[in-house]
Amino acid sequence: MRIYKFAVLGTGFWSGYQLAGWNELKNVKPIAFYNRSLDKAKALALKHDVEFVYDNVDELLDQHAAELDFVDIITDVNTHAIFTKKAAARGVNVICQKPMSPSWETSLAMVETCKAANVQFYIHENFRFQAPVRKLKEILEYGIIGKIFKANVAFCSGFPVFDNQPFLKDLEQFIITDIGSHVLDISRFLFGEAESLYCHTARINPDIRGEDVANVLLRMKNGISCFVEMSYATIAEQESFPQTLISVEGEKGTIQLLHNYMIKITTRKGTVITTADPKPYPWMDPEYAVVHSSIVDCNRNILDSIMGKKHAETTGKDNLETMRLVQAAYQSARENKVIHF
Ligand code: 89Y
Repeated sequence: MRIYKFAVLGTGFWSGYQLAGWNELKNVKPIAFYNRSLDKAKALALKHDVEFVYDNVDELLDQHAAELDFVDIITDVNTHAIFTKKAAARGVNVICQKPMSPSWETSLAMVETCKAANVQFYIHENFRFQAPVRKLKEILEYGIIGKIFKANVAFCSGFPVFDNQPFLKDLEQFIITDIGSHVLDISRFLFGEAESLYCHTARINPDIRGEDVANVLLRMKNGISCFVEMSYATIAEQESFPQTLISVEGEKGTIQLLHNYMIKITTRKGTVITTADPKPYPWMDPEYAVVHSSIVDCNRNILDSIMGKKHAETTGKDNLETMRLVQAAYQSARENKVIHF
């Protein structure tokens, strides 16, 4: 069995889960870690039996590019483009965490740089791989609720997100890049591409720099009106973090993805209930269960593409369309106008 070798760039909060996700796939192995503070890289390297650690990305790539099948970039958003360019220049395939970059122009340049260097470029966009979202898509494709005219995709939470990821507090653009990149991607996955978009934002938490509420109304090319809401200022009777709750209305019925992965299908004949629990893994943090579980499926999809077995869903080129929506949402909120694509 061929073992695919990779390097991890960035060994912070998320990389432990990302690595655990890779460990579930038997034909892949990390061989080198980079982190700007070497101690963190060393600690994670010990856990994963990785020999080489660096606090300089160029050094890592110069030493190992020839044996690497890909790099997995798990650093903060501002370094994504720089590290992508460095890997592409050495002919190494790139997987990069969402959001791809802070601007549309930079994201486009990343895709073009990888294309010109003839390396594969993927975004680790995992929300669309969540078990309940996949199940919802499958049910929609059966056509039980007929032609869809309206949808609501909601990630509204009061979870103390800054405890685990304090850097999110300092982002000038917070919730639409952090969560919007996921839920706008889910909207594309379920309902296709958008024709126009209008967005309102607000900052409720006075201790953060960016917006923590955003309401985005999309008109999809197929006519569906899709309301995408996100908030980290929501105090709800039942906390939904980290689930995305979805409601889809069609001419023959409604499908709802509710708390605890429950799916309700209502037609004029009545309501049927089913569930779509995420596959459990021992390393998952129960507070992030559905997200952590989807890391494995997202990684598998990307690895299959690197192995030449099938096309990946979340290529850089595909994710550019999600980035287009993210940046259009900011523009719409700033200028208080509808953005037409
Ligand atoms: O960074 C975010 C993500 O990708 O999923 C949830 C999260 O950890 C906090 O919003």
